[in-house]
Amino acid sequence: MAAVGRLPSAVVALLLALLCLAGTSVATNVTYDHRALVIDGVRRVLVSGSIHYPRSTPDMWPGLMQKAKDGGLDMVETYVFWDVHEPVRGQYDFEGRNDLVRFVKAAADAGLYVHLRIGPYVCAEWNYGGFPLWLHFIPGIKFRTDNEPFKTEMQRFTEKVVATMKGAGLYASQGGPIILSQIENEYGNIDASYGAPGKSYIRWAAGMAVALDTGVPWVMCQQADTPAPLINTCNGFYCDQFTPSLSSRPKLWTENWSGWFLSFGGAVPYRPTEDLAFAVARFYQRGGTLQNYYMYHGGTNFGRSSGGPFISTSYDYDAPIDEYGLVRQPKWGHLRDVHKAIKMCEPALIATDPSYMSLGQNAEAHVYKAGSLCAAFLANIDNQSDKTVTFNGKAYKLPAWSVSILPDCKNVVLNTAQINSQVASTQMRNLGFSTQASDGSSVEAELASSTWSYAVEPVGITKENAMTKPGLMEQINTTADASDFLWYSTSIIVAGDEPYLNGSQSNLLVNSLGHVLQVFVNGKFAGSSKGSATSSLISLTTPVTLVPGKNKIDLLSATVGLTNYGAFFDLVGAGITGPVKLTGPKGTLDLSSADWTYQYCCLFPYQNIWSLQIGLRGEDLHLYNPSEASPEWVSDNSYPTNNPLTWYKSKFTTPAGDDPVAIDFTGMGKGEAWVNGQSIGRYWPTNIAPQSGCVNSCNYRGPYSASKCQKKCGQPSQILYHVPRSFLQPGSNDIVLFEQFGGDPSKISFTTKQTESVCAHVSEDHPDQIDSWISPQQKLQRSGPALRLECPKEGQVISSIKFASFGTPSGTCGSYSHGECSSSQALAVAQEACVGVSSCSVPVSAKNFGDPCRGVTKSLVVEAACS
Ligand SMILES: *[C@@H]1O[C@H](CO)[C@@H](O)[C@H](O)[C@H]1NC(C)=O
Ligand SMILES: *[C@@H]1O[C@H](CO)[C@@H](O)[C@H](O)[C@H]1NC(C)=O
Ligand SMILES: *[C@@H]1O[C@H](CO)[C@@H](O)[C@H](O)[C@H]1NC(C)=O
Ligand SMILES: *[C@@H]1O[C@H](CO)[C@@H](O)[C@H](O)[C@H]1NC(C)=O
Ligand SMILES: CC(=O)N[C@H]1CO[C@H](CO)[C@@H](O)[C@@H]1O
Repeated sequence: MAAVGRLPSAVVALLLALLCLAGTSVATNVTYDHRALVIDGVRRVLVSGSIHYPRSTPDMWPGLMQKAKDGGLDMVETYVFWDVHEPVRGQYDFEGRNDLVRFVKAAADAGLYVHLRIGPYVCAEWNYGGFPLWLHFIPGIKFRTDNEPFKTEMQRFTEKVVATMKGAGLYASQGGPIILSQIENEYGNIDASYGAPGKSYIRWAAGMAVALDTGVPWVMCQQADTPAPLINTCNGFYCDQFTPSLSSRPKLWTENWSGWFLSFGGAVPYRPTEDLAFAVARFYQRGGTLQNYYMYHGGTNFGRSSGGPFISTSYDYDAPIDEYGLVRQPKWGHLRDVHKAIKMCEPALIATDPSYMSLGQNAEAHVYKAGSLCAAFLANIDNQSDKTVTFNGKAYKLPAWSVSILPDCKNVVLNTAQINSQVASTQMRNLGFSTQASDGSSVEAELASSTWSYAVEPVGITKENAMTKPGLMEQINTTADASDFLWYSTSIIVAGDEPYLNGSQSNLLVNSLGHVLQVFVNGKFAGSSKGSATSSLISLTTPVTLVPGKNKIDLLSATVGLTNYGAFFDLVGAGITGPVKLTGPKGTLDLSSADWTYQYCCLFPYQNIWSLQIGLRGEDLHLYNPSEASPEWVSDNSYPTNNPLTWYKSKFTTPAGDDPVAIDFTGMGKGEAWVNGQSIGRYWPTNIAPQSGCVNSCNYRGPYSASKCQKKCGQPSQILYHVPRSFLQPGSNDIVLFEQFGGDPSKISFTTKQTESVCAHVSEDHPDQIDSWISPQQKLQRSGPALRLECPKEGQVISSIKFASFGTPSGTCGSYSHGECSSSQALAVAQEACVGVSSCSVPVSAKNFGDPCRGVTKSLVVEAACS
C-alpha cells in the first residue's frame, strides 16, 4: 500500500517531464545509468511500441497514437525508411505517408516519447531492408562495412534526418519528444561475415552518430561490442536473460516481437496474449526498464514496399492494434493492464536493483526493496504445472508460465495468465461491389453486372529502344527494381528435325533465382512457377509446342519484394540466370548464351533510374493512373476472365460510415491494385498456406517461436487488402487491377470491419486491482474482481446483453453457453449494470448473483452489443 500511497516526488518529476513535452521548447535532459534512462534526473520505467509511419496514413496517426497512449505506452518507436525519403539520390521526400516530422509531432501531441531508429539499414520486412536501389549502383560500394562510398552515403542520409528533426525542434534536448535514437540494426547477428572491416565499421558508425550531437542517447541493438557511450540492446521473443555488455548500461529491449509477419504462401502466425504478457513481466522482473513491442501496430505494406521475398501486403503482426487501426482484444486490453501493474511498481523499480529469491523448482521472486518502497514479481516458469508458492509468509497461487505483480510486496494486482480484459467479436461485412450508374446515382450491384474496362498487356517487349545482348541478365541489376517485371525474349528457327524436338513437342527448362516465372511461346502461355519465402529458386520444366520456322520465346520474371535480411543480402539476385534449355529425347539446345532482348540496359546512371521505362507496357503507360486517359482501355463490357496479363478498371462508391475498408480478392490470381491511383499493394489470394502446421488452440505455456501458433493452414495467406479511408473520396472512386495469372474481377467485393459484440469472461479468483475507474486505495481494499465492458467506438452505448452467465459457463465470444452451475440472475444483473451506458463494471462475486454452486470457483461471462 505504501508503494501506491506515497512516492510522489518521482511522480511529480514525471508529470513535470510530460508537461515539458506538451509545452515544447523546454529542453529535457536525457541520460542513462545502469538501471534506466534518466529523464531530467529521474530514472524511468518505460513501455514503448513500434508503429512505422509509411505502413499507415497520416489520417490514421493521431488515432493510433491515442490508442497507444491509452494502452499504457510511454513511447513510440519507428524506423526511418531511407528508400521512401530519397527515391532518387539527392531528391528528398518528406510528404504524405513519408512525413516523418508530422508523425513525430503526432506522437508528441498524444503525450508520447519517440525512439527514432535511423538505421539507415532497417530490415523491417521492408523492400531491400530500406536501402534505396540506387545505392547498389554506386561504383565500388560495399554495404554495411568499412567502405568509403557506403559510409559517405550513410553519413549523408543520417545527417539529413538529424538535421530535419533538429530543424523541427523534435529532440528532447530541444523540448521535443525524441529521447532515444538508433544507428545500424542487428548488425551483431551477421557481423562475423564481414570480418575486421565490420568491426571498424561499427566503431565508425557509433562515432559518426555521437558526433551529430542530438543531445539524446544512441543505441545499437543485437550488438554486444557496441562502443560507449552507445547502449547495446536486445531483440527477441524474450529478453529477460539479456545483460548489457557494460555494467554501466541499462537493460533495454528494442524489439519484442508481439507476433510475427506473414508471407505469401505461409500460414498466419499469432502470439498468445498470455505468453506476450509473461515475456514483458519477466523482463521488468529481471531488471529491465524499457521494452518495445515490435509491432504495436504493424499496418500495411502499400505499393511495392514489402521486403522479402514473398512478404505479404498485410503487416498485421498480430499486434495490439490491428492492421486497420482497431484495438485487438484481449491483447491490447490485457497488456494495458500489465503496463498499469508495472507502473504501480515504478517507484521501487527505479530505486534499486532486484534481489532474487528462489520459490522452489521453476518458481522465483525478484524483489525491489528500498526503504519503505517494495515491489515484487513472482514467476512460475514451469510450462505445465500450476503452483502455490510461499512468499513473505503468505501463499500465492501461480498458474504455469505466469508472473504475478505485487506493487506493495503483498497484494497481487495482476497475473499475466489471467485475462480480465474484454474481447471482441469482429466481423468483416461483405458489401458486394457498388458502382456508379451512368446518371451519376449510386447503385449497389453484384460485380457480375457491373462494368469493367480492360486492357490486355502484350506478351514480350513492345518498346522500340529494346536492347539485345548474348546471355541472361540478373534481374535486379537490370531493372534497379523500378518494376517487379522483366521480360527475357528470344527466338529460334526450327527446321523440323532438330534433336531437341519430340514430335511437335519439346520441354523447355528454365532456371531462375526467383521469384515468379511465366513462360510464353509464340505469344501463348506455356507454364509458370513460383518460389517461396524459404527458397525463391525456380526450376521449371514445361512442354512447349514449336512450329517450323521462327518461334518466339518470352519469359516473364517477377519479383515479390527484395531481400531485406542476412549478410550481403543486398547482393542476392533475382530473375532468370539460367540455364534455359530446350530438351527432347535425342538432344538439347542450350539457350543460356543465345541473344536475348531486354527493355533495359545494364549500365544506366544510378542517379536517375526513375525516368527510364519500366517493366510492363501498362506500367509505362501509367494505366494505374485514372487521370491519364489511355486508348488502351476497352470499355464494351466484354472483359476477359482467367486471362493472364490483363489490366482491369472500374468505379465504386465509398462504403458508408467510418469502419475500416478492405477488398476481398476472392476470384483473382496475383497482381497489384490501385485505388484512385494509389497502390494498395500486391494481392495474391491464390497463394495458399501449407495444409499442416496449424493448431486449433495454441497452448501459451512454454517458449514461443514464430511457427508455434499458426492459423489458416490450407487457406489463402491473405485474402483481404486494406484500403485506407484516406485513399477514398466522396462519391465515385477508380479501381485498377493488374492481373498477372488470370482472374475474374466480378468476384471481388468490398468489406468493412466492425465489432459485433464485446465480451468478457472473468473468474472470481482473478486478481483485479488495476481497474482505472476506482482509486488505488479502493483497489487494494476491494475483494474480488470486476468484469468490465466498454463499447469500442466513441458515442456508442451498450444496447443489449446477448448473453450472461455466472457459474461455470464455457465457449468463446459469440458462442458462449451455460455450464451445469448457473445463476438465474446473471442476465438481469448484467442488463441493470450495462444497458444504456458506454462502459460498465460488474463485480464477479456470489454476493451479486447468489451462489449457484458452493465450493466451486465460478466465473462471469457477458456478451453485449453496442450501437
Ligand atoms: C543531465 O543529467 C545528467 C545526469 O542526471 C547530469 O549529470 C547533467 O549535468 C545534466 N545536464 C544538464 C544540461 O542539465
Ligand atoms: C550486379 O552487377 C554487379 C556489377 O557488375 C556485380 O558485381 C554483381 O555480382 C551483380 N549482381 C548480381 C546479383 O548478379
Ligand atoms: C514426347 O512427347 C510425348 C507427348 O507428345 C510424351 O508422352 C513423351 O513422354 C515425350 N517423350 C520424351 C522422351 O520426352
Ligand atoms: C517444458 O519444460 C521442460 C523443462 O523444464 C522442457 O524440457 C520442455 O521442453 C518444455 N516443453 C515445452 C513445450 O516448452
Ligand atoms: C534476429 C531476427 O530474427 N530479427 C528480426 C526481428 O524481428 C524483426 C521484425 O520482424 C525483423 O526485422 C528482424 O529481422
